[in-house]
Amino acid sequence: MAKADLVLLHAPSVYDFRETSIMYGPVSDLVPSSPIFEMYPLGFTTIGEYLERHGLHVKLVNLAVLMLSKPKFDVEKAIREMDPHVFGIDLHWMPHAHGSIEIARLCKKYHPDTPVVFGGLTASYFHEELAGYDCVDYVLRGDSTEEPFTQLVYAIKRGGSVADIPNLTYKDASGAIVVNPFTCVPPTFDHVKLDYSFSMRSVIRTRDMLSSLPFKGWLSYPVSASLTCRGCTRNCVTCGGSATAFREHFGRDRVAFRDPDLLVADIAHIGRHIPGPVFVLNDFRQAGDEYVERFITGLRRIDFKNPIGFEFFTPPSEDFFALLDENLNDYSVEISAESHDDDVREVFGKQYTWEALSASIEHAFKHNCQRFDLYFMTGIPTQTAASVLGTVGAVDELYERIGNNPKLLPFIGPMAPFLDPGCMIFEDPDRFGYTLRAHTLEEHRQLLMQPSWKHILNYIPDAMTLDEMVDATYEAAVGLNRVKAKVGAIDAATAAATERRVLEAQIAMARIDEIMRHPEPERGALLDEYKHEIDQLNESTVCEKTELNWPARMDFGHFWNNAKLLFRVYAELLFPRLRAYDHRFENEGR
Ligand code: B12
Ligand code: SF4
Repeated sequence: MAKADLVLLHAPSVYDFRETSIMYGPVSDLVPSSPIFEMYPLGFTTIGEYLERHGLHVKLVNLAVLMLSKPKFDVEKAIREMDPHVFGIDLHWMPHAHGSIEIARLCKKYHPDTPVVFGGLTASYFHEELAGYDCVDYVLRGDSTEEPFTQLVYAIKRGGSVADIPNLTYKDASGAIVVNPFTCVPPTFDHVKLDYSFSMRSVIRTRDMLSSLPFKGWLSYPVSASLTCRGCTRNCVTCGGSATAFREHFGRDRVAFRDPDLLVADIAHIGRHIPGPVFVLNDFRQAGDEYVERFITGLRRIDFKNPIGFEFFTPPSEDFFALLDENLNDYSVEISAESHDDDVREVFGKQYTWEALSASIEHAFKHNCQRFDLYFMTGIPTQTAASVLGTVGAVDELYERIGNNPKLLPFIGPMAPFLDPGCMIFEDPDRFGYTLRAHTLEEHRQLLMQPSWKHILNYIPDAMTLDEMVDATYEAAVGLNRVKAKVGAIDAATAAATERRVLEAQIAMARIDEIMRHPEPERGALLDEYKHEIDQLNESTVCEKTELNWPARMDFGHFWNNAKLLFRVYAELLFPRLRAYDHRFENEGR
């Protein structure tokens, strides 16, 4: 097989989580990943597709999934055996601060002459500090790196200059950090394809399913996502992807929307190959009424059969749900309300009332919404422990209002492990009464090695101590769990198992605090002894992970379309000219 031009590597949050004794807690209970955050950014798919379309050969290796799935997987050997022209490593989410750097170190250990490129929102925020590490050669900043990355890989392959590559931060020959201008910020999100067949091709070519999996349990729950835009119009104070964060740190002062017809085409494409539900992320109503009309009628045109879920930033009106009902076969909704308390929600940056949200949920079910997921968060400004616990009673009353409809699924989890770099509170903690426990990338890397999520958190909120926050989170989780069991949203066995795990997690947190009072090296030895028990508690604490799952649908069409893709890729391997890239670029001197 031809040498890869680029190998994209996704690292686990902490390297090597298999050896260290850390009680990660409920940090990832509300997303499909485990606490080592094995899911790679959607951008891997758009980068891979774009570079391949421009004549380059890209391979994707999800090291985090491989390490999770195969306890004996030898990372060093796997990296030693790779031989690409360039390594690309994502540092999109702050929790990867530890693992991504360690993986870069391994790349340099075995391939000292192969350049290592970093990218993602966190890499963009800390670009100069990151480029200062010996194991990092280049950082590509911003939310749209497909084109500069293509230019960079061609420049590296051909020994060309990188001085004019936009958004690039790098070390020059003298070791000085050079920051090229931030000029590649496309106004739309139409130049790329969120084409999952890139990952499927990668699986077929390498005959290795695990390497490309988005997260560990994906084969039993094949969920996929579609993005309506890059950037956000809103300004939630804890969000590192807010309008302000994008403007100040990622070069974007206007949201880049995906053309609604292209978005429909993305979703149709997913529907042909993948049986699971599709989440449409980033509230598409941000783009205005005409967009909404074109998108929804487009979905009707393709008669989309998979379950489809929408993230909304504010509660939609009854008319809006009627529109969804008229045009869609099977839709669900998720809203992050953060708190039941209107004052807390307002300080957070979400200006709507609990009454408006409750009415909207009623309307949704009246218009055949299949499922309504409602998310709450602990650790946000002005929120006290009493307020966190108040959420349980408010949800109980909400269930009564909607006739105890079990299709409402509430979840609560902590803002953890980190307050996002670049969010308004991170930039000005004093204004919000927060204390930051880490500022630099290196300080966050050190925090990630702490023994429990309470010690890992990079902040102390304004209205709770960390102990109060931890206790209130677990207690509210038990409360919501009981309410869900009462209305039949989860079965009794699931509820009992969750309650037991929360109790065990509380005991483990107290035991770790006790161990932390011992001096080193005794402390390390005691933590190592406790590792096995901690590992049992590191997943599905505040709820059972499968509660997040929506139904999937498999039919002959999926089988047939995937078989066609398989034949096509084998044909391309035999006859490379069949590859669907744009041959013009071969002669453009890239
Ligand atoms: C969609 C989304 C998700 C989806 C993930 C989908 C996915 N697989 O990418 C879900 C809901 C699962 C999710 C989960 C989480 N998320 Co999130 N998410 C978002 C959201 C709403 C949009 C992201 C987006 O628009 N991406 C599009 C662009 C920006 O990224 P991209 O196309 O994937 O990648 C481009 C660039 O980042 C860059 N790039 C990325 N990787 C690489 C690698 C290389 C080598 C290079 C050169 C470039 C590069 O180039 C790409 C293409 O041009 C943002 C908020 C926002 N408004 O941005 C939060 C956001 C990114 N998430 C955030 C967080 C904290 C999380 C979680 C850690 C939360 C948690 N504790 O569970 C988890 C992590 C999950 C995991 N890895 O396992 C923070 C990140 C802050 C930070 N700096 O750390 C954000 C900013 C805001 C927030 N709080 O939600 N998230
Ligand atoms: S949390 Fe707020 S600012 Fe961040 S992506 Fe969601 S709506 Fe936008």
